[in-house]
Amino acid sequence: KFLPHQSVGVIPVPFSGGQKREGVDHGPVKIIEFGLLDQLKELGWSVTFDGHRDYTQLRPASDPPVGRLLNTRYVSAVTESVAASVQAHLEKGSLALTLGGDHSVGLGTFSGTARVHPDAALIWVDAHADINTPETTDSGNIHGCPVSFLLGIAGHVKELGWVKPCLTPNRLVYIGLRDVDAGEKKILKEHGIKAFSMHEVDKYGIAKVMEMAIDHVSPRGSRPIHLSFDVDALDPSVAPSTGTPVRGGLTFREGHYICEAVHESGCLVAMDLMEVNPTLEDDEAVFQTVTIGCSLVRCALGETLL
Ligand code: 5AB
Ligand code: MN
Ligand code: MN
Ligand code: MN
Repeated sequence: KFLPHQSVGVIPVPFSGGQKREGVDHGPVKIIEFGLLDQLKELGWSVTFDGHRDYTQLRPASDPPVGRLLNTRYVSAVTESVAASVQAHLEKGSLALTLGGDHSVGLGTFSGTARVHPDAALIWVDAHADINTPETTDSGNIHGCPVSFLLGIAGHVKELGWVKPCLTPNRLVYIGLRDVDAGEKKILKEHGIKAFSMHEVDKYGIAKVMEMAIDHVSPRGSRPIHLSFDVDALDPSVAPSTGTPVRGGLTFREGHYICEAVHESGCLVAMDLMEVNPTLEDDEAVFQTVTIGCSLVRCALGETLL
C-alpha cells in the first residue's frame, strides 16, 4: 500500500555499544555471508547494499556514564547515522532493512522511518520491552531503553539530544514479552501501551494476536508499519545465539507467522533484525540463529509457503 514493494535497502550496523557483551557487532557480517542478499534477489527484490561500515570510527575518545547510562555519545553518533541511512532508503521508495547489532540501534531505525512516515506504527517483537528510562534502568545498557526515547518519556539526555520524540503509545505494540522490569511494567500501564506477552500468545494463538496487534496500530491498513524484531523474542531452543536469552519464547513457526502477517498487511516499510550474536554458543547454534534470522526477513519480504 505504501510501497511499490520492489526495492530494499540493506543497512548493516555492526554495533555492540548499547550493551556489555562483545560479538553482537559480528551479526551483520554473518547474516550477509549466509547469503541473505541473494535470497532477497531470488524473491524478486532489487537490493541495494550499503556495505559493511566501520562504526568504531564513531567511538568518542571520552564517553563517561550519564547517570547510569553507558556509552551515550557512542550510541548517539551511531544511531544518528543509522537514522540518516534508513531515511535515505525510504525517500528513494525502498523498504529499509537494518541488520544489528544490539537493539539500541532501534533508536536510529525508527527515527529514520518517522522522518519519512510521521504516522508510522511500530511492532516491537522481543522478550523484553526495551522501554527503560535513564531513571529506571538497572543495567545502564541503552539497548534496554530505545523505546522510551522514541516516545519522548526518557527525559532530556544532552548526549542523545538528536533523538526527537516520534512515536505515540497508540502506534506501538509489543509481541513476545516475558522479561519486563518492574519500572517498565509501570510505564506500559501508565501509557496504556498494548502488549501481547507470551501469555497472550498462548491464550489466543499467534494468528489472533497478529490480527489484534495490526488492527491496533494500523487499523484497516491506515498506517505504515516498522517491524523491529529482536531474535531473543524466539525461544532459545530455536535462536540460541543472542546476548539476553529468556526461556519460554516464540516457536519457530510463531516467529515466522509474525513476519508473514506483517507482509500480508501490505503496510511494511522498514524492518530491523537485531541482537544476533554469532560469537555465543557453538557453531551449530550460530548456524541455527543466523538461518532463522534470514528466513524471518524473507517471510516479512514476501516468501510464501505455497
Ligand atoms: B534487548 C533489561 N531490561 O534494561 C535492561 O535485548 C534487559 O534489546 C534489556 O531486548 C534487554 O538491561 C535489551 C534487563
Ligand atoms: Mn530488544
Ligand atoms: Mn530482547
Ligand atoms: Mn537481547
